[in-house]
Amino acid sequence: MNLRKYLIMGSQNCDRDPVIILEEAINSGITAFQFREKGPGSLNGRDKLELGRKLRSICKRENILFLVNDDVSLVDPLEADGIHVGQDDISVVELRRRFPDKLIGLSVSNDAEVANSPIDRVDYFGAGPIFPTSTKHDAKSPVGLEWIEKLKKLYPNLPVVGIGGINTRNASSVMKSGADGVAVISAVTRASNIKEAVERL
Ligand code: 3NM
Repeated sequence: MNLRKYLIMGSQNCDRDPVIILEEAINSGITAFQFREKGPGSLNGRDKLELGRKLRSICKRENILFLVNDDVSLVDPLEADGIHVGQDDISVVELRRRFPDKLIGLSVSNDAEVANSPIDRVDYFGAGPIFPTSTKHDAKSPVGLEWIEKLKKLYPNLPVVGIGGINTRNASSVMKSGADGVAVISAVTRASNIKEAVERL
């Protein structure tokens, strides 16, 4: 499981064809992809599934991990490698019961969320938002790099991916704090040069 350069994206994050953006990002070195078709301007129903199929097939061809964001109904039709959930989504216990062999990522932002989570059923943490972000409108207050350090101290063997406001200038600070990877949306989807952005990340 290589989560080092983890691109998250849905059509709402793109001002060009998401297929082209994903292909460019993979050619430039991203190691994992999460299909997150969610929020204002996102697709639903059949359109969502159709875009998911296209993006999934690119990841399969290029041997890149493909995860879906909290929409459990997509896991089987898209043959996802895993699913990422937040605190308000389906419970991890239920998720593990339904998908014993899939990767499960869980977003955690504070001690209470960790204490209330069945960590033994989780494959990696999403820690964030590390920095302020304008991509997710209901994002919590930034938790800072200290949160990554704390999670790694508590769970040294569980991969931690930083998320939220990470860009080419601050990504190295996230890795220096002990993260196993950086998860980004706008740093790649809004980059004027995707190749340069992914390489600098
Ligand atoms: N989840 P950008 S922050 C999808 O804190 C998402 O859990 C977050 O977008 C969390 O890389 C976020 O453009 C948005 O800041 C990340």
